Amino acid sequence: MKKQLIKRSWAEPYKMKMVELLKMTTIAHRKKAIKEAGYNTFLLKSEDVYIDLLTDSGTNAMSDQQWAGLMIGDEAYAGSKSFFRMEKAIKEYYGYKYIIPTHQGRGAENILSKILIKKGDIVPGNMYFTTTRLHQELAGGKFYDIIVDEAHDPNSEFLFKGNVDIDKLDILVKKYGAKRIPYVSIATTVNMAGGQPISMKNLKELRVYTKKNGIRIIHDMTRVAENAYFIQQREKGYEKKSVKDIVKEICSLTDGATMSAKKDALVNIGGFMAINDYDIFEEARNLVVVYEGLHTYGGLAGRDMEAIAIGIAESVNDHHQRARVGQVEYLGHQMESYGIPIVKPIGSHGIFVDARAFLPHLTQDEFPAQTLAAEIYIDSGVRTMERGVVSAGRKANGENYYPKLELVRFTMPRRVYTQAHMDVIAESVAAVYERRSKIKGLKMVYEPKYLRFFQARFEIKS
Ligand code: PLI
Repeated sequence: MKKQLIKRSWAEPYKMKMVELLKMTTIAHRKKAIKEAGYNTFLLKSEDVYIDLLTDSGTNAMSDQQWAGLMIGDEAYAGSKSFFRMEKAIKEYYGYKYIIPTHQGRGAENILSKILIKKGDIVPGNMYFTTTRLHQELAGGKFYDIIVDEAHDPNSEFLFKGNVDIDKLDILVKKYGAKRIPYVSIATTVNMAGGQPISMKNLKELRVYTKKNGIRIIHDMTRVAENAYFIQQREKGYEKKSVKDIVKEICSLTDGATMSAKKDALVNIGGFMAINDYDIFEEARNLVVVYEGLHTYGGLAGRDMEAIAIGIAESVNDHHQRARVGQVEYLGHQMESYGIPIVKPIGSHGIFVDARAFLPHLTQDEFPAQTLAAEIYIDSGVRTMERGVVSAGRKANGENYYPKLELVRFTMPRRVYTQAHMDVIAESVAAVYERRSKIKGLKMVYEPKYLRFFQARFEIKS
């Protein structure tokens, strides 16, 4: 008998116990809804959305274990048992010494930036993230992008687009001196580059360089387990290592971290700052009571901390990551089959459509990514997000940042949608692609001062 090569698919390592019903809407309803929302998907009401890919932040489905954990959350104001359980999980899975809980990632960024950054300091990083850079700037620092050039090219198939270009860092160190660089800011994975990983090799080289120059590495570990999965799949020497072990190794190469537990850690709210230096910890423990709450809850309910402790353990499971990243890849391949231009390689937390290539007749001042997100919503009720010139905002001198990447992000909540949803999404994008030449751009009619992408309003350009 002829031997057949049978493809073996991944599938979700869980089953459904409860479902949330969705409202189905018409094109006419959605045209009205997006107009009322100022053509900003952040301003839509979620009940008007069918498949919500705005973000993977706080939109995860918790496991039965996490829901059970909510019931045993200790709501004591001080010294909550749930805090100590969360602290234990962070030490066990990430290895950092001291922990400060915060209500979410930006709470940790605020405290850390206030402690480490002085006016006039330079903060190099592997691409900016909106809230991270804003807190660095509010503390008086200036962010410099030191990511490899490939990260700015949506067509480059480089496997580790999150890598740091150490030559770019060296230029900054030589120009400003290491004393003006409080830390290098390293994200795993790099959100704005399309969910792209940093390699262990690069991180090790960065550790050697920063040690030599007496500079800290602060780790934005929001999606560290996803980064670890890519290292396991792509980096020589890591094929047989578990995601759990790789996560711990990544953290061991850094001095401290900020974490939005709303992503990797599979919860709906929460975050923390972690640090190995006792003096910095002491200052953070003092500052957290000003901005977040006592150092054993940091703006979180006891039940939230309980769910984080359980979610951290679930996040480093190899099967979970395979299904998580596998689902994103499935959607990416579906889109590619329709010829949709997407950022490659496919990243961990979503598909990033190249809006410049999709709508080449629009200039960046006509907000191609913002426009495309609105059009996709009108077509199918799928909500996505702009990650381009609107998200990039303005420089301190008031000029717009003009990022090379003008993207629409289809961000995948963890353990929420099915493969049939993926097909519906890809078909909707294909339908919009077919009529792309008829799509008109937008003009901004309201611009808030901070993080404008959240609340800006637009009208169709006549
Ligand atoms: O939304 P927060 O405050 O819990 O976390 C801020 C934050 C920090 N770093 C990174 C890499 C993020 O992705 C991040 C938040 N991201 C959001 C909300 C997103 O939609 O991607």
